[in-house]
Amino acid sequence: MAEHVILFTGPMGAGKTTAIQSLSEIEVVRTEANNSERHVVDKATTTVALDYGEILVGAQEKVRLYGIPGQRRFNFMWAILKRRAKGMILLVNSDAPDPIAELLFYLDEFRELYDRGGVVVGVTRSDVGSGPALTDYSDALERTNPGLVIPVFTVDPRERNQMQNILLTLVINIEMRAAFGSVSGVRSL
Ligand SMILES: Nc1nc2c(ncn2[C@@H]2O[C@H](COP(=O)(O)OP(=O)(O)OP(=O)(O)O)[C@@H](O)[C@H]2O)c(=O)[nH]1
Ligand SMILES: [Mg+2]
Repeated sequence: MAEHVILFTGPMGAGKTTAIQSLSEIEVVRTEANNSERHVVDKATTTVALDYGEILVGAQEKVRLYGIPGQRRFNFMWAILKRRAKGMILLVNSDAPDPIAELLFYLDEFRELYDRGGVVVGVTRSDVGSGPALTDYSDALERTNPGLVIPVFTVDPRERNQMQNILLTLVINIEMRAAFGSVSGVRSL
């Protein structure tokens, strides 16, 4: 059976745990603890080690879904989780103080996952407040990482269908690159 190992990255409160919960067909392994940084993101709990879920795509392809803890004090886990992964869904909450800076920070931090597989970006929480336009994210990617193919979507991690679309886009992107080599251009979808 073919297998993909995908890592969900992005800042605290972007919706990584929520996304894996929406997608997974097995009971998700979660490591939530009380959030001591409610002044940064006001939610009750935060991931302290990892999330883990699984989903089958197509007939026979198992996708292993891992999530990082967004808080930087747990970044010792980032190195461990990035070792095995071969693709990334980078979620950025549009109501963060500077979501584009967050996007560029996490792309830089996990850039090897682009080289090893592929990356798609999901802009979350766009219903909560006004943030940058979708094209601002693509423009920032094109400016800082010219030539990379990184689709950018708006997505609500609570919606399984939306998460399935973004995951399938990534899987197809990874498989196309594996089959045909890389193509260039940053695209906004
Ligand atoms: N209204 C709205 N709420 C969202 C959206 N995306 C995520 N949320 C909510 O925002 C919160 C995100 O929390 P988590 O899924 O724990 O975020 P996380 O990225 O795992 O955060 P850490 O583990 O702390 O790094 C949850 O309460 C979600 O229900 C969205 O698009 N719209
Ligand atoms: Mg989490």
